[in-house]
Amino acid sequence: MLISLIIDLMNNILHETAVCDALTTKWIGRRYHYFDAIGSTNSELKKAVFANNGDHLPDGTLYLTDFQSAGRGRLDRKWEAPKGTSILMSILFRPDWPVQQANWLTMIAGLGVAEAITAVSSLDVYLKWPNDLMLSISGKWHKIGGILIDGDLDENGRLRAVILGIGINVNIPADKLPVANTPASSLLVAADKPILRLPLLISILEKIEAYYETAVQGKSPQPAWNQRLINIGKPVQVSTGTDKISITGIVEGTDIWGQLLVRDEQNRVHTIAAGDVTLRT
Ligand code: BT5
Repeated sequence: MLISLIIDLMNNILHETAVCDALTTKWIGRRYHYFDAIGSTNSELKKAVFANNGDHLPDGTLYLTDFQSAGRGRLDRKWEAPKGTSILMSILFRPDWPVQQANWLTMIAGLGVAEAITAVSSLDVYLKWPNDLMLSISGKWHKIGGILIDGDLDENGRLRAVILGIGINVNIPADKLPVANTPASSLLVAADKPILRLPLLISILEKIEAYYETAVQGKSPQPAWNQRLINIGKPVQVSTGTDKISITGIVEGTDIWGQLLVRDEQNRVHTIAAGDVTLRT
């Protein structure tokens, strides 16, 4: 009893020694920094990458925290999570890809996280374009995580660095979930039991590393990602990122760069690079 309690406790601790001892990856997370609290892992890793040209930071550098006071979503929206309940992390990649290919990292993260959650909990995780991790609870879609990428381009418009941010609501109790447009939930609520964060983290890193290595060899993660998207074939309303134009139609699929293809009522197909999707019923 006491021993299993200690093992459970250890599995929930994400500091340097615990994670480094458990890592099974070749290079992701081998440079690992744990922060008890931080502003935002994406912002801090970005700052570190830009300091001294960031050359000191290798591919796969991982920042992870138990609390963010300024956690970010896209368009500077907030990402909120009570202390010690989530996986909140950022990973550095230096892919030398054209800028449109940055979305491959969103796909890789979505697939890796979804597969890892199923491996440790049997929950079926789906993806909502462009960056949401979703679970169906009592027949209704809930957001249990999100992905944020920050990129830095070189003089030729290629990606010098990409910071891949991932937030997952692991053990947030129902009464501590943030109130959001897309209802939020957590693995704890969906599985009705706490999920150990350390094995989940290790599995995510393993899967992301494997998908990334395949992508670097030229195999696109887009077909597998497309299959997990809950938007395909559904009527949607999309509000595009910057100009806030609203498009209503049926999602036909995504292109190789992960842009959403929506056929409107006039039968025109719109290719949407960034935006927010509302599923219509
Ligand atoms: C995202 O943005 O979903 C990307 C979230 C990425 C967070 C990670 S945590 C580690 C790393 N460091 C950071 O600072 N960020 C990354 P977006 O699609 O724009 O969704 C943001 C919206 O989700 C907010 O406006 C809220 O409505 C909602 N939201 C905030 N916190 C949430 C949570 N814990 N669970 C579900 N929804 C949430």
